[in-house]
Amino acid sequence: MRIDVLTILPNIFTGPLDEGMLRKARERGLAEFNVVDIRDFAGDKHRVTDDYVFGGGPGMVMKAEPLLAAIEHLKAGAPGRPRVVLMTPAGRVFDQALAWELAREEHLIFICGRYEGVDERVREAVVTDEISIGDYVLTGGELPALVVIDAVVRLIPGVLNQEGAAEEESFSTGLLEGPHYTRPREFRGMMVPGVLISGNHAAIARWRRKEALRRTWQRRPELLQSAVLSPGDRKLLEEIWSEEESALPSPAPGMESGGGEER
Ligand code: 9WO
Repeated sequence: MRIDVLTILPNIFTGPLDEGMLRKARERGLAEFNVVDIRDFAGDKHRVTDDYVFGGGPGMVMKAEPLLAAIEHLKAGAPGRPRVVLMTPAGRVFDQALAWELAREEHLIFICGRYEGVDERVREAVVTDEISIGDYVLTGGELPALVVIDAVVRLIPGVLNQEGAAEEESFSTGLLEGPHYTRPREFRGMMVPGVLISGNHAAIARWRRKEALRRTWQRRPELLQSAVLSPGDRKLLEEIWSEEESALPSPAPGMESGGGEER
């Protein structure tokens, strides 16, 4: 996958794209990152990329001309039709389903705005996707673009190890993960749950699934609506509900079993 990023602050990307999994993806030839300074496409000698807002008011807006020149240059240098993504709080809220969708693409171009925003005609002319990473305002689209890049690149086949890829298939059932432990077995009087050192792999798998269901129900009960739950999962939830009589969240709407249990 080729990923182009358009920004007036290219240095923001050098650290994050050069470390860890993103670095490995590039070294393995699975992802190619191309961070472009929009100023390089500003025609004037002062390389101006922003201008005053028509109609008046404070702040500046990113000019259309340098951005469109940069995007046309990037499109001309690659086959196919890239998704051109504008990072904005007014966009579609990013989630794992959108990450999978973008992971299937050959070429992504991210536009990172600064100042008060981007001239509307850039959106009209070239933007195919507008993405928000959540309901808060930042100083620019660079950090949101990095969030999306991280989530997408780890889904490209071969980027995660085989084990992680399999886990991604099976554990992307829309649940939160349960607790994890490593050595020592006792830490400041706190013990690792006995089942995890029992060697009973079926019991361990059942415990892990149950704790994932418990945590999801406790912290994000609405996720249980869209999670893929087996009849065995529903039994585990019944157990959890009977164990946690004093717990604050009630079963998410629609999650009650038909059988009129306690509660
Ligand atoms: C800001 C804005 C606010 C309300 C409705 C729409 C909006 N679009 C923008 C916008 O494009 N702003 C530019 C990028 C310029 C100012 C800083 N920018 C920005 C992007 N701040 N916060 C984001 C962002 C992007 C994705 N997800 C969360 C926040």
